[in-house]
Amino acid sequence: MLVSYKWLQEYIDLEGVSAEELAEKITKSGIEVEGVEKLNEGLKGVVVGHVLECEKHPNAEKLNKTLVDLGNGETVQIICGAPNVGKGQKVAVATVGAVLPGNFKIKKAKLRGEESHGMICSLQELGIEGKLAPKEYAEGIYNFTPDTEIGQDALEVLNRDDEILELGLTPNRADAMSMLGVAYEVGAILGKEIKLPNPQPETSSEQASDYISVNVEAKEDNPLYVAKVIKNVKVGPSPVWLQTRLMAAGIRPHNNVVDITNFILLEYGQPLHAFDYDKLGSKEILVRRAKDGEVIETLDDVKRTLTPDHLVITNGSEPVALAGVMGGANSEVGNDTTTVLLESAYFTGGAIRKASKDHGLRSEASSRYEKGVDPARVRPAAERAAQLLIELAGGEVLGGKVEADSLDVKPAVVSTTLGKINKVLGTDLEMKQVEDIFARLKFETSVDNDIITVTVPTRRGDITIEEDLVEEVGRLYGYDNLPTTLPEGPSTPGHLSEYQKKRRVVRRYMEGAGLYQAVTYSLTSAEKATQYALDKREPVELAMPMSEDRSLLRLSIVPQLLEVLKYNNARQIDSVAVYETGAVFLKNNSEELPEEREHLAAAITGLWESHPWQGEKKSVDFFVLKGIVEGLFAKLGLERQLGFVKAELDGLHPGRTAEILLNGNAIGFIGQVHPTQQKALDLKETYVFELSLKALLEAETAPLQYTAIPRFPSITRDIALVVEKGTAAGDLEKIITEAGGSLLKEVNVFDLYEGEKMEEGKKSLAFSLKYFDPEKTLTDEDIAKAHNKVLAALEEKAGAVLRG
Ligand code: TYR
Repeated sequence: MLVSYKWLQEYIDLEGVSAEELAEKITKSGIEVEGVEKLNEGLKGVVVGHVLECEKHPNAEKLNKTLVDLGNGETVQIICGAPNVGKGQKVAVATVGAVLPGNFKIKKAKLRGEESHGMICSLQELGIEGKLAPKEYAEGIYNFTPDTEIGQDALEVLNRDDEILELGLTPNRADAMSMLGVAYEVGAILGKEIKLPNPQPETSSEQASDYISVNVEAKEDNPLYVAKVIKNVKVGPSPVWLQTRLMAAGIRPHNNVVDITNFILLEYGQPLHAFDYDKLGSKEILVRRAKDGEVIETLDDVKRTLTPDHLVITNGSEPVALAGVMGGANSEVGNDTTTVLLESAYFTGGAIRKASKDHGLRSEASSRYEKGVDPARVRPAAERAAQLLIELAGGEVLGGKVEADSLDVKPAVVSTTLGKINKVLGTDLEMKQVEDIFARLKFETSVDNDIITVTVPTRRGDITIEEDLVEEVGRLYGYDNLPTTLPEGPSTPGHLSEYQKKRRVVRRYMEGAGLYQAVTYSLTSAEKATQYALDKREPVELAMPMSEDRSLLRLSIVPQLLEVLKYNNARQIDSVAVYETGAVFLKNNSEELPEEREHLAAAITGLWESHPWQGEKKSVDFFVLKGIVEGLFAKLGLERQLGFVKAELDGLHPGRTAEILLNGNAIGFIGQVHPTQQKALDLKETYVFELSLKALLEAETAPLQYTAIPRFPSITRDIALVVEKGTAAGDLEKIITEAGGSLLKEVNVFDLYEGEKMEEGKKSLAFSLKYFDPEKTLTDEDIAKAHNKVLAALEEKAGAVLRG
């Protein structure tokens, strides 16, 4: 809906509220103002002039040489190319120094040897779209009516000193599809009274009922039809103010009769139709459903074939209008029309919607009927039109009423309580304030203790339930004035639980480590559902899967991440690092919903570039991923609770796989994807890990212990051990730590040798052991005692002997 700020002022005093401010206020109370357009933005220097002389340019066929009185005592020569310019016309003149749209500056010029002091303008040159200009002025220059005073600002005469607010209406706010509706709304927002038209046209002694009778067969679709007859109408152009009102609202002016019906449509939101009474060829209006195959030629000269879904206005036999959508060509008002039959009717949305949809015809009328017009405005709108037909077309309105009325619409009566309003809005309003808001809306209220009962006028058909009342109070009290409190509950925004905070830390860490976050499907195929599962259970099946590929809930994230790598690889992106935090689903034996457990998984393939400035790019390996896991545990303060043990797991490389331990319990795995699996997915060497994020984030961090900086030196002993090839360094390390006692502070593996000089099936592992006593300097003896224990334990428990 395009709302003229100037026009609105005819119904409400907007003193002190600029168009911009008004737009802001309307938006804040619930109807979005999508834009405010200043119609004369950047334009100046256009006046109404009088063409005193007009003759052909001596040197140019197509040009005219005119003499124009500018009304300020100045008469100037202007060369004009428009073919329709002529002596005696009142026209818009852009004088020297004027600025037109597009920052087009008018200068003194010489055209083919003749001086020109300005430009005579078309409406388009003044920024009015050609399709909105009256047909005869769509191109050539525009003529003001002969009574227009010269010297005036032409932009003002054309109502271009106006601003247009474009309302973006939601379908429920059909009430704001009219100037009166907007006036009510603005009145409520500003807390101001509004002036409504009160048409009381004089009527002649002749009775309309002698000219026409109205019958409605389709009462359900058309419960109210009001007809008026206006005689002695002189059809002609509308006055400029009316034409400009229509143009500013996006409607093209035609003639005074049609323009008046459109003006009322904009003002009241009530569509009207004017028939040429004499062309009806009968004294009867009959509203009925169309017959199957019946044809009507509408005003746009298109022949339309109808069905009983469509409602038509007929003259008793032939359709003369497609009800509520478009009039018929056979009864169109033209220049020779003298008697007008005016229709103001209430059609229900359904039939109109169907007709406009079937015929691809959305008119200003149909869009209002579809959303619902106010039945209470049907009669006043007809009166107002009749009055304007007297004033602007010299018409004579016949007396008496011709109506078909089976309407049964009562205002809705809705109640709510102050308690409910305050609870929903989070306010502390008093009943007086609530009553005041409804008074501003012009809704009647009655109050009984905490209960307020509101009688909703029919113009606000959108208000039917208690919550609608609460909304009205909220939006007019001002959403900005509502206290800002956060809802309280388990998921209170702004307050993250400890778990959520840690999950964030994990995500940031993974991203910091160089992995991209992936979000993959929880639904998967039977094959992938169980792959890489930490918890080997039967997967949960969907009762009604959309496809086989998505028929089960996953038990592990890794297969999905491998799909991501594969997808990228197929697109020539062969170095990819991704992670995901997400749920896996574990079946419960009972009928209950499956348990959702949050996991963290990562997959890396291709080159791993730790620091680009280090130059070489290395392929990812086990230790890259292990380092990421270690860093993660450290980030969470769990590094001392982390462990790895060698493992063999399905789908992973048997020699390059470990379980991830937290306090000695396996909570995940890490390893290289099994070569056959890699091949099947067309991947290069790929490493993955997955662990229970839940277990990780719920783990208690072991309290930190601080020790003083040592005052005594430590002593390091390196040993090389010969062991069976299958012996894990981690196992030996454990034996060493246990046997070493309190003096042994640190153990590190530093060498592995499996070569020629070794016996078959043996390997050598070298460890460095650091001994230290915080109380004193250790003697050789002290160390020997501890160290021998270590060697004995190694031999006894792992058959390890010192390499000679
Ligand atoms: N007067 C408008 C037209 O002729 C809209 C309209 C059409 C209104 C049919 C009512 C009606 O029954 O297009």
